[in-house]
Amino acid sequence: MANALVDKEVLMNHINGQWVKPEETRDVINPANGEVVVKVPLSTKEDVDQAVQAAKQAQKKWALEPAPQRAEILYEVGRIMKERKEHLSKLLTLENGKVLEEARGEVQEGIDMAFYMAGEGRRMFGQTTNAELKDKFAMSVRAPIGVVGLITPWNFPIAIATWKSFPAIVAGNAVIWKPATETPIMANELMKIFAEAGLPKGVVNVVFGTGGSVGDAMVHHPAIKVISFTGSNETGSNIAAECGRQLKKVSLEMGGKNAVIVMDDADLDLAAEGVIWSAFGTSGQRCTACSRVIVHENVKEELESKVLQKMKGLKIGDGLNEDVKVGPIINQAGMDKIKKYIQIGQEEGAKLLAGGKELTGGDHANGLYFEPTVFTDATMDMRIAQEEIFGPVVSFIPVASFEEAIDVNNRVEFGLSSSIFTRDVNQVYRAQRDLDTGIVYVNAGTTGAEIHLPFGGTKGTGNGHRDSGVQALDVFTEWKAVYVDYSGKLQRAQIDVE
Ligand code: UN1
Repeated sequence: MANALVDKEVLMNHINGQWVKPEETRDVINPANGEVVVKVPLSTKEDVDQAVQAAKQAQKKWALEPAPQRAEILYEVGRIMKERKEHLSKLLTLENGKVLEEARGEVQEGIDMAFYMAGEGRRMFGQTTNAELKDKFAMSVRAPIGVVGLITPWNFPIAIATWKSFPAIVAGNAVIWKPATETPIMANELMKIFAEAGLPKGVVNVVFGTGGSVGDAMVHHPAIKVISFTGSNETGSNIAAECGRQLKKVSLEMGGKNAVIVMDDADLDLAAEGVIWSAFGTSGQRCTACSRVIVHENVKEELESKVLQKMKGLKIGDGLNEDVKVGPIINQAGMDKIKKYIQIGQEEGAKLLAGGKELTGGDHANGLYFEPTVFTDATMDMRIAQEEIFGPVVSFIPVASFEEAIDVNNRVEFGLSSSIFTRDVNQVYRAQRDLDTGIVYVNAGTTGAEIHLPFGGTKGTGNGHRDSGVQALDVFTEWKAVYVDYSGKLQRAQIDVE
C-alpha cells in the first residue's frame, strides 16, 4: 500500500502530456523504515522512443515562443512549488531519507532556480560585435539545441532536476528526463506542477527506469542531442565514451573527495561546526560532502576533540522527526560500500576515533542507519583518503604547512569542492587561487552552493561543463553567429575590397 502523502500507488511515465501506465514496476523503499512508499515503472527503449517523438514535435513550437513567454511558465512553476514547499519537503524526506530541514532547503533550491532561470528569459544575452565590412552588422545569439536528455541522481532528486530542466526549457529545448529509480516521487510532483503551470505537452517528458535500459536508450538515441548526467564516475565515463562516438554533447557531474583545510590560526569552534555539517549532513551523501579534514598538526588534537564533542548532539533516525540531524543511508548497496571502507581504513592503519558501525535494533531496526564516523592519522595515499565513500565518514590528515595542505587537497582524482578555515587574508587569496576544485569556500564547510553560481568540478569530477548558474545555459544552447549586410551590394568578406 502506497503512503498516504503520495497521489498514486503506481507512478506513471509522463509522455506528451499523458500519464502512461507501466507494464513492469519496482518498489520504492523509504530508507528510514523499510516501508514500500510507491511503485516506480521500469520502462523500455520503446517508451524512450515514444517520448522522443513527442518531444521532437513539441520542441518545434516551443522554440518559436518568445523566451520571456517561456519564462512566464517557470515563474508559475516557482510560485506553485513555493505554495507546496512543505508537502514537497515531506515527500522528499519520505523517498530519500534526508532530514526535513535539509529537504526544505533542497526544495527551496528548486524554487530559487525557477525564479532565477525565469529571469534569463528576459536576458539570455548574446553579443553584438563590429563587422569587418561597411554597412554590415554582426551578432552572436544563443539557439536551442532540440531534444535534450537529463539523467538525475537520488541524492538531490528535485534540486538537481531543476538545475538541468529549467535552463533547458527556458532556452527553448524539449526534455526527456530519467530520474533515479530510488527517488521518483519528486519527478511525479514536478510533472504535475509543469502541467498546472501551463507547460505545453511534450516539452518535458519523464521516463522512469534503470540506467541499463532507459539511460542507455537515451544515450544511444540519435534524436537526443545533449545528455546532462549527474552520478557516478563509472556510469559517467561510459556515457561520455558513447556520446563521443556519436559526437553528442555531454555534460557530466560526478564524484568528489572534498576536503576542509584547517590552519593553525583558524577559529576552531567554527571549523569543527563546518566539518560536522559538511561531513555528516545528508549522511555524507552529497557529491560535495567533506570526507577529508586536512589539519595543521599544531591544532589537530584540539580540533579532533571539538569535533568529537559536538558530534555527541547528533540524533540519528527518521528525518521526518524534527530533532533528528542525521538520516538513513539510501539503500543496502550504499550501506555495504560504507562498511567496506571502514574495514579498508582500519586495515590501512588509520585510527578510528568515533563511529564505524551500522545502527540496528530499537528505533533503527527497520531502516538503514550508520554512525557518523571519524578516522584520524590518515595519510594522503590511503584509499579512505582518495576514494569517494558517499556516507558519514571523514578522515583527518595532519600536515605541517599551508603548502602541504594545498598539495594534499589537490592530489586526488576529483576536483569538486574544497574549503579553508584561516584568519590570514594572504592565505585566503592564495588558497582560492591554488585549490584545484570548481568550488572553494573560505571559513565555511564544503557544502552549500548557491544556485546562481556555477556548480561543478575540475579533473575527474566532470568534463568542463557546469550545472546551475548562468553557465548552465552553455550546456543547453548552441552559439549562432549572424551577419546582416545592409549595404545593398554583395560585399565579399576576406577579399581585398580596395
Ligand atoms: C551535491 O553535493 O550532491 O552545495 C549537491 C550543496 C547543495 C547541492 C549539493 N546546494 O551542498
